[in-house]
Amino acid sequence: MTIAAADFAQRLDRTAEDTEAVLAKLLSDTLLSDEIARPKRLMDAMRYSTLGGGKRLRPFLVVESSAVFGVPRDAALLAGAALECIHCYSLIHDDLPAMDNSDLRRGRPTLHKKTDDATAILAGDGLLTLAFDIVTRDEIHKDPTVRLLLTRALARASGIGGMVGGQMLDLAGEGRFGDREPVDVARLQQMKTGALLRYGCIAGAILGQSTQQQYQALDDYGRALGEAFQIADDLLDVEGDAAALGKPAGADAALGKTTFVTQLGIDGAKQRVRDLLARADSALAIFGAKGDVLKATSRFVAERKS
Ligand code: GRG
Repeated sequence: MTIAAADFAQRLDRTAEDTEAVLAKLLSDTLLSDEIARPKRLMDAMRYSTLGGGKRLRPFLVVESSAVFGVPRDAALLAGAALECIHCYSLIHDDLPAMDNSDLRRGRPTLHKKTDDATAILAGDGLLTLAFDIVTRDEIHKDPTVRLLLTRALARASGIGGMVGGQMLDLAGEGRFGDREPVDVARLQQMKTGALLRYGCIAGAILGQSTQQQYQALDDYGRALGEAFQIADDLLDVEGDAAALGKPAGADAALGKTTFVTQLGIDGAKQRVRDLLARADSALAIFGAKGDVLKATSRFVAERKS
C-alpha cells in the first residue's frame, strides 16, 4: 500500500512539531548536572539556528526507521533531535565566510550575519557537543550497549570519514588549497550529505536491536535515499526557485562545482534518481507494509522543492 500525499505531509509536520518541542527543551536555559552556566549569547545563537525552521527530515528518518521496530517514539525523537543538532551545526559552519560565505539560510540571515563569526563558530561547537550528550542519555535506551552503538555511529557519520571529511573534499575540489583536486562526486556526497541521512535510517535499526539483515536493508535504503537527496539538491540548484529554497539558486554553478548534474546532465540526473528510488523500494521489501512510510519518504526527498 502507498501512503497518500496528505497523510505523509501530516506525518512529517507532526514529527517536525514534536522535534521542535524536544529541541526547545534541550536548548532551554535550565542547567544540567555538571554544567556551570549557559551563557545567554550562546544559547540565543543556538536557538536562532536550530528552532523555527527546516524540514526536519533527519529526525523524521530516525522516527520512521524506529517505528518499523516499535521503538518508543520519545526515544526516537530524542535521537532525532541529536541528529538535527549535528545538521544545524554543519549549516552554521558551512555558511561562515571561511566556508561557503552565505548570507541567507532557511529564509533568514545566517547566524554569523545576525551575530558575528565567533558566536557562530561557538554555537556550532555547542550543538555538536550537545548531540553527543543527548545520545548517551538513559532515556534513549535502557541498554548502554545500544547507546554506545548509536553514539559511535553518529561520530562516524558526522566526522572524518563522513560529513567533515566530505566537506574537506568539497573545498579541495573547489580549488581552495591550490589547484582544483579531482572530485569523485558520488563519494564526496556520500560523505558530506549522505552520511547523516543514512544515519537517520540505521538509527532505527540500532535502537530497535534489529537483525543483521534488517540493519543491512536500512543501510541500503539510507544510501540510496542519501544519493537521491543530493541529486535533487543539485537539480534544485539548476532548476529551483530561490523563494522556495530560502537561499539563492545557482550557487554551485557560480563556484564552478562538479555536481551530479554537471556529470550526468539534467536528464541523466533525473534517470539516476528514478533508479535510486527503485533501489530504495527493493531494500525495504523485507519490511512489507511497515516500510511504506519510508518508501514515501524517499519519494518526498527526490521530489522536494526546497
Ligand atoms: C561545515 C563540518 C561542516 C560541514 C558542512 C552538510 C554540509 C557540510 C554542509 C551543508 C551545505 C549544504 C547546503 C549542502 C546541500 C545539502 C543540504 C545539507 C541541504 C540542507 O539540508 P535540508 O534540505 O535543510 O534538509 P533543512 O533546512 O530543511 O534542514
